[in-house]
Amino acid sequence: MNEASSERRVGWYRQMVAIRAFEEKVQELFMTSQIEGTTHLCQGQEAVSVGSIAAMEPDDVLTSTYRGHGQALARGMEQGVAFAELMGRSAGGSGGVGGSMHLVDFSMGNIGANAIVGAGLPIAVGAAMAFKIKEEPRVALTFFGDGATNIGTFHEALNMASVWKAPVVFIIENNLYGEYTPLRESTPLDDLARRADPFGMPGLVVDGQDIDVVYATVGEAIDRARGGDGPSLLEMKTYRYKGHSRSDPATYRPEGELEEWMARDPIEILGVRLETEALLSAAERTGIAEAAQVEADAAAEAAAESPYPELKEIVNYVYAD
Ligand SMILES: Cc1ncc(C[n+]2csc(CCOP(=O)(O)OP(=O)(O)O)c2C)c(N)n1
Ligand SMILES: [Mg+2]
Repeated sequence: MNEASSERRVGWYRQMVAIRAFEEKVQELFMTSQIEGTTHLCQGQEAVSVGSIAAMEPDDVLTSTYRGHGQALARGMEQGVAFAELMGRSAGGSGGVGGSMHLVDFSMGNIGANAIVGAGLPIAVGAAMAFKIKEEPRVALTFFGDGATNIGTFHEALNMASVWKAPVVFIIENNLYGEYTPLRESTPLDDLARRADPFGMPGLVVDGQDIDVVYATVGEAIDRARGGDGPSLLEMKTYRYKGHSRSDPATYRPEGELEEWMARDPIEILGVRLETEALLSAAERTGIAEAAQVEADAAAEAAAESPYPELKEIVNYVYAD
């Protein structure tokens, strides 16, 4: 089992708290029209992005979705750059033309956040095949939702990756909903990991709220992929605290469900564990939360200073040189 040092685990705690503060700030900015368009927040799912990405090497790559703020930040994107992108400002990672659904940074191996459900999987398989053909010891991770497992590209990507033993790890963030539809109304399975079986690859159900488990499981799948044994499908059981997007109040959820999941909050699970192991005190945890708030506020304020891109710049992103 892959285990991380105490120092790294404290770092994960900080990262998860920072992502939570970022997302809360995004919501505030959206509700006050400082961010336009749409947003898809990931509060509750932080252990999946931070734990999985912690298991990657610097040369590995990932694809994510429109719910990809957590992945982008976990992979090292500065909050100011992310806020600027969400606000449509020039200082954003994509010059402000991508927005909330497209936080990418090729220099960090974050090669695609896709608003099209299921679109990231074949991109990751393509990247993985390039690594294999070039004999580079690199791995691609692809994050996607439970809903994406009903999309054709999911099945095509898993089939092709398995046949070609592509070094890729498929990570389902099963948060129980695809937009406003509960999983059980769209999918005849509780454990989506079983969808690995027809493609002849390992399929594992993972506690997505426990970052130590996420890190260890993803680490093993990455080792397997890098070692030439092909892909794995990991189903992270997790939950999004907020609605699907924008200001969705998520009234379609059964009473008590949110509270049940919040009782297994990923930040709290690691925080309590680190306290028990005497790696963090309660006072230090409070200090981390306060510092994260200050960081998010300052980063958002700085991002708002950045100008909007000029209209003429739009062609820079449409036509190849
Ligand atoms: C190909 C395609 N079909 C439909 C949509 C509309 N849509 C946007 S998000 C979403 C739900 C996806 O749910 P899931 O994969 O579980 O991800 P989550 O939003 O829960 O993270 C749908 C159907 C889309 N963006 N792309
Ligand atoms: Mg979902």
